[in-house]
Amino acid sequence: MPDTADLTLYLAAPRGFCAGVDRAIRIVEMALEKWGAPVFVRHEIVHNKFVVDALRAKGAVFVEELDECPPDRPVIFSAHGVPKSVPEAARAREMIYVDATCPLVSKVHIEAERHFEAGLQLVMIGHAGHPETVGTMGQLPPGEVLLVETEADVATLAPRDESRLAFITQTTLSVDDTAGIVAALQARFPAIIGPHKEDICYATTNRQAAVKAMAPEIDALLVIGAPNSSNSRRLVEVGQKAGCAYAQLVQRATDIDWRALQGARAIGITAGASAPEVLVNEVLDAFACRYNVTVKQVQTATENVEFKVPRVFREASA
Ligand code: 10D
Ligand code: SF4
Repeated sequence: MPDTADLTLYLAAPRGFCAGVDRAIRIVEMALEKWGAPVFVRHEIVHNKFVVDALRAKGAVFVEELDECPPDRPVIFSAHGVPKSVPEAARAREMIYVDATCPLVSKVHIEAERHFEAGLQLVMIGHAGHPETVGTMGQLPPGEVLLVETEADVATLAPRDESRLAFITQTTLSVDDTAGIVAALQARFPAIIGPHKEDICYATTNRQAAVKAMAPEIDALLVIGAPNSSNSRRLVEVGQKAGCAYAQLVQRATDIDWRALQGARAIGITAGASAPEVLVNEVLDAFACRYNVTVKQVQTATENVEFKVPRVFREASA
């Protein structure tokens, strides 16, 4: 029997696609237009199965490593960034490649290099094995970047010279957890140099702020996003820490555990930076089929960031 109880859905804004994701998807689409299929993409262009499947249907082929690509087809590097060795290998094989790394991730790469050139050793706050962390650490020679994932890791760091250190971060971390790690770094290494402007990006920050703002109003939170999406998973944690007893990641409407939501009268909905709005609408429709829904938008910021695609496509469309 459908439950026709009243339900308020609090819809976070901003949510969903950020400028870096939008640009990366456009790059794959434009590459397919320019060179035809197949176009190879190293790693999921963004961490979302729906996006990847849609591009695959248009002729994109997703691989994990460059040596899985034939040398005579174009290859695109995902929005998360790649170690320096990857474009080097592509050049050595004389491949056409397009780097879809988000400009805000590239900014961190440049920061790392600048500190290295100034003779500083780097501490990176990030998640081990995540492609962005692998890519950023891979901007410098092995051993030049020390990884910390938690405040506890700070105590065991063994830098070359405690007075010659700088830190950088992954762009999609929890704003609050990172502040704790930074404080621990500064307490142990008072001379450590930080970024001029926060490495955690505007999109990550804004999506977390919107979840915090809606948390007092809601009984449960659904975050639309993929299990391998760092920024989406952080939104679930932010919801939990802000007091949501039930905060769950769902890839799409079919993942919703309706039983777990029974009794809830106010539910928050948001979407990670790689989750398309069509999936948000699918989730809203699924609620509308089961409840008498009122939707309230919780808007904590407006975003107007847009990134240009690489010149190779701008020239083509000029
Ligand atoms: O896992 P993640 O949050 O880093 O990536 P996702 O593809 O889900 O979202 C876009 C974020 C990027 C490309 C890293 F900045
Ligand atoms: Fe760029 Fe931030 Fe989006 Fe990552 S989450 S792609 S850093 S805008």
